[in-house]
Amino acid sequence: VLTWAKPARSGTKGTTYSMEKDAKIYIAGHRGMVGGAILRHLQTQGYKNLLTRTSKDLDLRNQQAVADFFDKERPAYVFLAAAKVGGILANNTYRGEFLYDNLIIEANIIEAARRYSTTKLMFLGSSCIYPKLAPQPLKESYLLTGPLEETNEPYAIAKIAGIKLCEAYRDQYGCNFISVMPTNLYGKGDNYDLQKSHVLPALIRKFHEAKVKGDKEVVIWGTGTPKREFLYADDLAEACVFLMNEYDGKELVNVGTGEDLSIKELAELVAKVVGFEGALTFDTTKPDGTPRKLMDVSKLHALGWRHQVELPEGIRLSYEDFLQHKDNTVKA
Ligand code: GFB
Repeated sequence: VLTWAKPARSGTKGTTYSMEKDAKIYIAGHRGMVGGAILRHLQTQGYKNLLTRTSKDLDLRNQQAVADFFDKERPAYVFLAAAKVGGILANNTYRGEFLYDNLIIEANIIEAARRYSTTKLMFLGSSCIYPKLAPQPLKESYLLTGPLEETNEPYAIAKIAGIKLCEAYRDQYGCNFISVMPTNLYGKGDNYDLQKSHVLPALIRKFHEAKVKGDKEVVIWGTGTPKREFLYADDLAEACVFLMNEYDGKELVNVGTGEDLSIKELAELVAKVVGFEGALTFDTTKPDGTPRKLMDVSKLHALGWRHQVELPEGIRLSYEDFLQHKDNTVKA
């Protein structure tokens, strides 16, 4: 095992160096919405040495394969955007897979990054891993201060373990591994499968199909009263590259817009963008999930980053992306 080379980063904000443009940067999960957005952003920012692998070429659940990959490639920076993700129903249905796959993927990559001296790694948590009834808006310090939302507890436990592994490797080995906490995300390359997707892409697809078929109503899951915050995936990608260049702390950083709306208000907004004029009905046999998970983004703003894409514009861009790719993004 190689001895750990302390990251040669200098002191306070403004004097830290950024990722070198020719540094080898591995984006784990580049086929996903978040990984794809990070890859695109790095390309537009002129980073030339970008490393990716499809899950067919590298099964991230295979510890030896991941170690061999890191030994051979020695990436200097790693964006750990690979995970098994999904909406409330997927999380509550595939509970075992959400815990096992996410635990194994993150453990393999974080350990290989330590062992082969990755200069810096970014781990991605999620706002849904904060306690179900924590005070709002959610501060980074609220993690592990109360019971979790039942429907996605397996996923949350896995993600919390990843955050703790990064902290523990910083404590024991001096690894410069940082963790960010994105809010609910949407955007290019989203998953539109109606059973497994998150709410925003599901609503885009439901309203589009209802408009085309001339349906008079669309079914919304739950009561419509839970509130959610939504960040456009390309904005998240920009924040991730910004933090990889500017932030070396052990503490979490929330990444969001700091604004939320009810599911009912969201449905009305998506219907307007898509052009559906029928009625909404609420299927209360479906779970609401956590009542609210608004992020306190004052730390992120203090570091110097704010989101650009407001929700109506983001929904319009996502709907465009859906229309361009609906034949292959929409699984039966
Ligand atoms: O986006 P979503 O599936 O996940 O659901 P969460 C958000 C809210 O939208 C819930 C309602 O109250 C749903 O009942 N909803 C209404 C719908 N209609 C629909 C629909 O057609 N599809 C979906 N999916 N929801 C997830 C976590 O929680 O947040 C994940 O389970 C992940 O682990 C993700 O962290 C970001 O926001 O409730």
